[in-house]
Amino acid sequence: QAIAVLDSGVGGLTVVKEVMRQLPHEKVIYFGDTARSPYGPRPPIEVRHFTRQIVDYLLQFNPKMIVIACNTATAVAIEDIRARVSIPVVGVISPGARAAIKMTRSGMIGVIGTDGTIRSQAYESALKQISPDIQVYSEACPLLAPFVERGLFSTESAHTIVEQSLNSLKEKPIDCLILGCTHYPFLMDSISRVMGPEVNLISSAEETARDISTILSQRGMQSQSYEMPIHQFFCSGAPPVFRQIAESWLKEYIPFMP
Ligand code: DGN
Repeated sequence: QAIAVLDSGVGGLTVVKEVMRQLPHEKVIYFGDTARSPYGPRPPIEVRHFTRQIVDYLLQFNPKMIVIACNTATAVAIEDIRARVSIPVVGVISPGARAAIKMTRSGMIGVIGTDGTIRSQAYESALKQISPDIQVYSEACPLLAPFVERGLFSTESAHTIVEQSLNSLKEKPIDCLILGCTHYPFLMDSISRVMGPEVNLISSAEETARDISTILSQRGMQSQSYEMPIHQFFCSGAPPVFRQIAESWLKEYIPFMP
């Protein structure tokens, strides 16, 4: 049985990469809703509806777990999905929040994400639930995910957009910055160049993969096969760009894609 992973587009591939690194024997079935990306500006009811549709699609593969590898969808739809399915549903917000609390020394944490994620205040709630005194500085960066979606993450113009997007957060006294959108690890180099070495970047991808691993082992659901799994990838939009991004991002883990 596979781990089913979904996102509005290519962002969830950052979580998939960590799953492949940490859990090389687990099969992944991925769905990127590239035709309807970005989710960030959409109203919560629409994001919930899209998430349900994708989960229904993925359930036909009889997965053992659903991973909502999209912060925007996690923020508004995870409870809804948990109520609808009987397998574990993992989101990306609590793992990132927990990691930031572990990492921070000053108690001042920055969060960047889509409009939808920042508006939902899901990170503030998750962080303050663990540690009520934490100070959170949030900034919506709506331009970043669409850039990544077009495969333009290592370009100078991407760096310029990152600089502009982080302009006001740079002045804040934070020691940790949560990359609260699964698209942002594609821009990790630019983000760390802009924020400087004293700000630790927290990728929800790594933390989520650790959560997945913990849940699988607690429930005895790990893959028992020692063969390399054959992963499956689907997207709702035109395949070529998705395929090119997936191939280059995951090339260490999958030598070729079917
Ligand atoms: N990757 C998604 C997230 O983590 O919020 C959303 C990107 C988008 O749809 N703008």
